[in-house]
Amino acid sequence: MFTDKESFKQAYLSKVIEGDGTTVDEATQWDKFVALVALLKEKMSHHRSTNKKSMSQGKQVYYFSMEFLIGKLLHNYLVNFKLEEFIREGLLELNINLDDLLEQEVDPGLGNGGLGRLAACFLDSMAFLGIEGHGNGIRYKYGLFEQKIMGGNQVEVADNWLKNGYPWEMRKPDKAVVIKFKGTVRTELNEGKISFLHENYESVLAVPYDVPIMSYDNPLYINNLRLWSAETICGDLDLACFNRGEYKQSISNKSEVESISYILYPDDSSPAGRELRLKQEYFFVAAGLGSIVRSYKKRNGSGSLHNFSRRVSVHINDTHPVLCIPELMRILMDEEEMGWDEAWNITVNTVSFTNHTIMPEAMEKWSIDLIKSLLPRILQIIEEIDRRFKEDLIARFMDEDEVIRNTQIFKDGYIWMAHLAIIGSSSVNGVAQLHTKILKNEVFKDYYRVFGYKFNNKTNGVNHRRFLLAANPKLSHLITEAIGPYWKEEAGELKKLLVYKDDHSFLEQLAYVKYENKCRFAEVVKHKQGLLIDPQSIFDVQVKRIHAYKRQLLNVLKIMHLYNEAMNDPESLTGSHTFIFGGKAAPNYHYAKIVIKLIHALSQKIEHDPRVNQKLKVVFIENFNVSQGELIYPAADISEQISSASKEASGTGNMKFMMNGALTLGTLDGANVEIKEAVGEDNIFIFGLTAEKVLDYTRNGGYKSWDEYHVNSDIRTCVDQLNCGFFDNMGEEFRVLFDSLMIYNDEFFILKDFHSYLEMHDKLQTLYRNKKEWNRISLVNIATSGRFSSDRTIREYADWIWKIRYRTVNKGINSH
Ligand code: 26V
Repeated sequence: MFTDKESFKQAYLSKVIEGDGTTVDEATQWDKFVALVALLKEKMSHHRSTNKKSMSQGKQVYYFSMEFLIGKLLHNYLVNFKLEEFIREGLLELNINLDDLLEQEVDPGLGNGGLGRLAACFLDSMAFLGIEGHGNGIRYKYGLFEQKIMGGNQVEVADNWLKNGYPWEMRKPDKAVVIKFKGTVRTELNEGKISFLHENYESVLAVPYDVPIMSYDNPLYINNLRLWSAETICGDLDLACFNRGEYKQSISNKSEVESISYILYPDDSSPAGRELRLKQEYFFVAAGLGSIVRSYKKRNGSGSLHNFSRRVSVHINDTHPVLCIPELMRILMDEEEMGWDEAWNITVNTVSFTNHTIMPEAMEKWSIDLIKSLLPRILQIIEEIDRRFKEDLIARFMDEDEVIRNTQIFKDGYIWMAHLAIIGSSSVNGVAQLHTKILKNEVFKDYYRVFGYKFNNKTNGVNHRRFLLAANPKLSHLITEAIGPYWKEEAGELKKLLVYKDDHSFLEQLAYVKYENKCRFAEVVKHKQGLLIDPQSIFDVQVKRIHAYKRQLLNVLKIMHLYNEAMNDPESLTGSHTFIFGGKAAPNYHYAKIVIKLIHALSQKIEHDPRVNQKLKVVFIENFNVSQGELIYPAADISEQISSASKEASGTGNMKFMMNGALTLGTLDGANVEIKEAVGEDNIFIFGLTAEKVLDYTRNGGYKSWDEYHVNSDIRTCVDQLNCGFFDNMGEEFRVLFDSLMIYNDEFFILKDFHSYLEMHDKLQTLYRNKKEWNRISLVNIATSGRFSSDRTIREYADWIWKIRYRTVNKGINSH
């Protein structure tokens, strides 16, 4: 195994030859990239095997998630191995530029947004903390669509991320699991014992592909992200069919089976109530649990599973994997022959559940009929869970109809997945203090009465080693020079930066780093999209999925207002502004797509108006994803976190911006509330209705958007501009936005918050001219961002939910 530059060069040269039989001079950039990945994978296996004995045989955590947005791995793994420097030099001596190889890697889009990225941050932190924690998900052949913008419209292009292969993964056919769908259940009575026999089912083979997860400076713990791919049982064709001469049938079976892991549902605008989605959910749940039970038996002797919950935690990321509960019951009862009570005890103590949204449309429910035809045995188990739960409930809450009514699993022909999750798990957590409070007091208030002890909060965090250390090398260097390197392991150390908050020279250096990052970002945008942006202007950024509740429309109306003001008084605009948007709209979410169109129309309008185009600019970054984020967060001056209060469960972009020194302009929503606590109210720019007020309006009415329209002429002008030919050649295009505000009474209180938003924006505009003060606030944001590292979040999950030990990291000395 290589240990220095020279041995690396030797090893690398042989790897290139091994790959394609070519020399370095003949190899393509892709071949060279693949060779480097292969070498690192080898190094990981080496560490894994030499250290296997010292690895604990303790509890294993399995994080079940439909989505993992892991981002590119190569650069991070070089940073984590602390190898970047000598590998870069070694490659250079072979005439290879490391950056060209980094470019080759695809960014797997196996997720929609925050939920999927959170799962990836958690994997990193578990590895860092020495927790044997593994991901379990789906290896979608096509990830989230790639977004192209044509004529201001979003066009979706299939994301064929596997077309050249994915060199990090390892196919493990010997670890495949058979999954059974459809069929019938026959009961049999043997010596007074009922057994359930699943018959006439259709089988699908789940084949795992493993991706190694390694974190910073902890090569002992190489964890595993296991992604499942659906295949027919006998390889390429359904041979039985084929032999009977049913050629067409055999091919269609194959594609029906493979469709299960074909594509990620891109919809976070309306729930995908589709059979295929349910198949996906059961598929990865059953495959994951099947392989966990198998490896449990291998580790603990093939005896019983009585101690299962002491050795295994299964965490479910939102309700998508909630079938873990009836599936584990099925395994324990039907395969391990346990009785209901013991199986239930083990299941509840094994499973824990995180809720990620309060949006009612996002709450998963499945038709009973669909579950009955696809998963007949699972339905029986859910029915029995429901029967027993109701029995207990009626005994406890006899006179309280409401509690009994609101806690049903079965309602109006549907199964409510969140309800099953709460009943069948030992812990239910929200992802920020405010969100958890809303879960307890509003969304699940009746469950909170029944199972108060299960509810808890775990505020989200992000991987500061990816989003600060690796994404912002210049800032990282500056920080390390100031306070030493220990912050990389313990983000709380960043607090030490506070001693520099009045240090003029340090603040100047900080500002210069920001400027360089803005230049770097501007270069990329110029190269990729041919757009010119001025790094001297203030970068005001909103990047996230496009959604009505996230209120990109509020941001656009603000820019329209600035434009209108500049028309009346050219002096009103101080400084120059670049407003940066990025984010995907779900393909069938018309409103969100029109918002993208509006951003482009406004961008054009401003660009073609010489009265303002030197001072205002609006850009839309195509195809926002993890890699784009890594470039944008370090370059931002202002972080827009402007969701309608109560609606954003946590947000995690807000944390990534903060740790890179952007100032937050936001509502008191999600984790913004805790960011405010951390930085202090003078160092964050809060506006708008509180969550309480929003919930009060939603419950009791009393808000009329027309009142805001009539009272405020600035609002009136902007709103009318959506509808009056202000944008050239747009016809009725933006009518749907106008209607959302005026006909449907502005569900997300955009007009209500408009005035206070402008005021805060104006305050920031003024502040930006006071460089010293701006830089001081930026520093305070970086210094107080430590608590938003996912290391902190995972420690809390480990202490309170999984009850598992982790390593403590002392300055330079790691110990358990
Ligand atoms: C899904 C849907 C589908 C139906 C229509 C409305 C709607 C709204 C939101 C969603 C997303 C649900 C799950 C999710 O991605 N939640 C996000 O999880 C992040 C990690 O905890 C958190 O930071 C975000 O605030 C939260 O939106």
